[in-house]
Amino acid sequence: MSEVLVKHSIKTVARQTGLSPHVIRAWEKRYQTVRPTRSEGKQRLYSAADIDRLTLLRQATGAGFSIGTIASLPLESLQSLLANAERGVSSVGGSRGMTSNLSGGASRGFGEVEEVGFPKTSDIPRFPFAVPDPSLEGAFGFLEGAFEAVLRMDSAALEGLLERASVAMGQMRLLSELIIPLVERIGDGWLTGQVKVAQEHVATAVLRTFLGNIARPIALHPRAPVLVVTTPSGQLHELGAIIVAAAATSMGWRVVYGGACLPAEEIASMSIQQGARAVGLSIVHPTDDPVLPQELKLLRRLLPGATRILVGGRASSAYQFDIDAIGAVRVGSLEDLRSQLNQLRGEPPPARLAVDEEVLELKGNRAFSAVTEALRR
Ligand code: B12
Repeated sequence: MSEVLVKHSIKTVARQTGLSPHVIRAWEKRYQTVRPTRSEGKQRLYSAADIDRLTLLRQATGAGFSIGTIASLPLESLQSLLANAERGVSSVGGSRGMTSNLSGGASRGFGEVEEVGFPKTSDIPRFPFAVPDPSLEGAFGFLEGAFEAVLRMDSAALEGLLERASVAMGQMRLLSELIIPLVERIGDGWLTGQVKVAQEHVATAVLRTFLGNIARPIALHPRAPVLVVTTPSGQLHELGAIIVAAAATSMGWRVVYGGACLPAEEIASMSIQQGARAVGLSIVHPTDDPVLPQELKLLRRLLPGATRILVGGRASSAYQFDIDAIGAVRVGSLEDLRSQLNQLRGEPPPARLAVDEEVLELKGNRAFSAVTEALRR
């Protein structure tokens, strides 16, 4: 097959351009940036020229040009725009107000950029204000604005934008169309070097507080079903769990949030005390933790049979065998979570069984760990 006919999947394009699949699809839908063909299975297929174009668009948006302004420019104009940008000349009125801190590909030319470590103050993009480009109303505009705020490490702007988006979009859309894509984009940016550790930390801190507020139970029905949400031992990534906590609260569940890295004994005792109908566990990284299957097994043994275990997160598929072995359910998306929770809502809550008391009492007697230790074997 000749070189020009080779087609690439969206995954490959994402890897090569540094854009997330979400952004590639959103730009395509909104601005017709490229027109991929489709495979027989309806998967998008991109040409090498598409990849070149998307790479230039990523570099130009990274340099501060708004995608709405440059999306339809021919390849040559994009190239000269970037060349001018490198020399400090802007030919697209008003849309460029920053220096870039990108470290990938040709964007290297936009200023003195370090490949790793903290960005220098002079490299942090400066935008006049944090509102999204007015030409980009809706979720995608918010996403662009939020990502820009992350690059600038502007917590106040990010917070303000999330609040405005929450009003404009409603909580469930906010989670699935803004926050999840934003986290995905931060992760992708991190991988390509566009997002530095400090920028990710600022974003995580803001998201944590913001989502924590959504997850605060306000005006819940006194008999609202209880969902314990946490990450099991060894799972440090917390945002997936916090997103689930916020989503379940929006669905009328009383969420008891256990933070990250809880041992099975703690999750069980918390769930029993709270009469939890289900436990939601987020598993994000790594995919090969040898201890995690034991933790899942132990948790199942300590929980009342009627308490369901729901497992999600990007690494959860790696533990499918262990999830199946304990009769837990792997949940992929927030939509799946909604249907699982709706189904569970109709079921009777777990009885406060003698075994619960036994477990709690044992914990009080400090024999709990000895018993659970024995159960582990
Ligand atoms: C923030 C972040 C960090 C922060 C975490 C801070 C914190 N307190 O949480 C810090 C800086 C500490 C960090 C550290 C590391 N990280 Co990190 N991190 C991220 C980032 C940007 C977000 C993580 C997150 O919480 N995601 C969770 C949710 C939002 O995403 P999700 O798993 O796809 O979940 C979806 C669904 O599955 C569902 N869901 C999630 N959980 C649950 C649970 C239930 C019950 C349900 C129903 C649904 C559900 O919700 C989401 C909606 O679609 C991701 C990027 C990304 N795309 O996730 C990288 C990422 C997870 N990190 C990664 C890596 C490599 C690391 C480090 C190893 C880096 C290093 N060299 O030190 C360390 C590992 C630390 C450790 N020992 O685990 C990689 C993992 C790659 C892999 N193949 O596994 C990622 C994917 C980045 C990347 N693109 O490479 N990280």
